[in-house]
Amino acid sequence: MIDLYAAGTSNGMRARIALEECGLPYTLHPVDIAKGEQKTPQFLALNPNGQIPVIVDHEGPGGKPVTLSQSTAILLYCAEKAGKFLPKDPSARPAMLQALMSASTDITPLFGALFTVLRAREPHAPTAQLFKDRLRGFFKVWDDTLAKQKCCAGEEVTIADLSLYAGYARVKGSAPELVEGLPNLARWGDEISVRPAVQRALKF
Ligand SMILES: N[C@@H](CCC(=O)N[C@@H](CS)C(=O)NCC(=O)O)C(=O)O
Repeated sequence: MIDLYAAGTSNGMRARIALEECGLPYTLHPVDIAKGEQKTPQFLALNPNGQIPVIVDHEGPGGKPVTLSQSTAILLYCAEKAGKFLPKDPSARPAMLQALMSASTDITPLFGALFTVLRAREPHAPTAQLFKDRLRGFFKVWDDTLAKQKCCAGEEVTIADLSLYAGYARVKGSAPELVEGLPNLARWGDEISVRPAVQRALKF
């Protein structure tokens, strides 16, 4: 059994999508980050950065417990544990890793930075616009990619799709103008959104 400590942010969703899609049994422990529950001594013992998501796998490799933070590390861990969503063909792996890292490190941190600026007491409009333009630019490239292939890293759903969907869903919900008018991205988003595991994962 795995314990998941998370909230309904894109990083939290990424971890929960990983567990649901990989079919790994888990217990969700919601963390109210607005109340600062991620900064309690108990939580800091799990992740000294005081951030969600965290998993504790009581039966990790060799039967030993594993405590893991970083949503993309959790995604990879779950995929490896379940033997799912990783290309079997080694020649397909570089494209998958590139897609995974773009999804995890281009989209989500930029979105987090944008919302930090927008929620500031005195939001700095040019900085917000800069972040919006960059996000839109990344999504435009994803749209072009998804015009040529069904999924983020080829024709099969991989962890790159699961990672991108977490960021895409959050942006679509909070700043839909950043993903509007991108038909291939929308087609892909619709296909991922109807997956039962993804639907379960998004209900925080
Ligand atoms: N790189 C980390 C980022 C984790 C992160 O930024 N978590 C946010 C929520 S999405 C958080 O816990 N924020 C509360 C805080 O920093 O106090 C990951 O991918 O998991």
